[in-house]
Amino acid sequence: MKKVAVVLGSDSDLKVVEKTISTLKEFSVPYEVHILSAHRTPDQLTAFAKSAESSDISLIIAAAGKAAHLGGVIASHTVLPVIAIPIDSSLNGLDALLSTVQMPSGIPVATVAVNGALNAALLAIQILSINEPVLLEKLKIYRQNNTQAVLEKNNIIEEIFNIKR
Ligand code: RP5
Repeated sequence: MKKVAVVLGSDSDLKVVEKTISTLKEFSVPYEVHILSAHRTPDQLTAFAKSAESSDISLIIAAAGKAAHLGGVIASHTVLPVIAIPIDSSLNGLDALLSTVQMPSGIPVATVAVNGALNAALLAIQILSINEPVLLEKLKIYRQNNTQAVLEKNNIIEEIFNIKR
């Protein structure tokens, strides 16, 4: 299986992106992690994005806050899918969300919710599962477990609040 590249605009994004990394690990998806910035390391980011396709990378997850151009800049240099996580570094993440999601036609970036680290990993795994039946099965089990967990919570809350039925 090819690797997922996780790119952070700053080490300060790591506390959110840890969930992305741990989820990829949970599904045994190979990954690599980089700190590269659209503004602070533009040359290195461009070199990374241009070489990603030939570097055994299947898709890229880009996490950045504030004027978050990381996902868009990467997407402009590669046709690999780019999933972006707007990070709440200021303004409740609204600045990063709009900077990330409002891409011009022709250069898509799949943007998850502000700090949506788990969903970024799951979306990446869902894309990979098109060619990886093992991941497809793991995703189905993950969903079933999710459903079960909610139903168990529902049982508890119903017992607490609906004593009379
Ligand atoms: C963005 O600016 C980073 O992705 C981070 O979310 C934010 C703040 O970066 P630091 O000043 O903490 O390095 O580029």
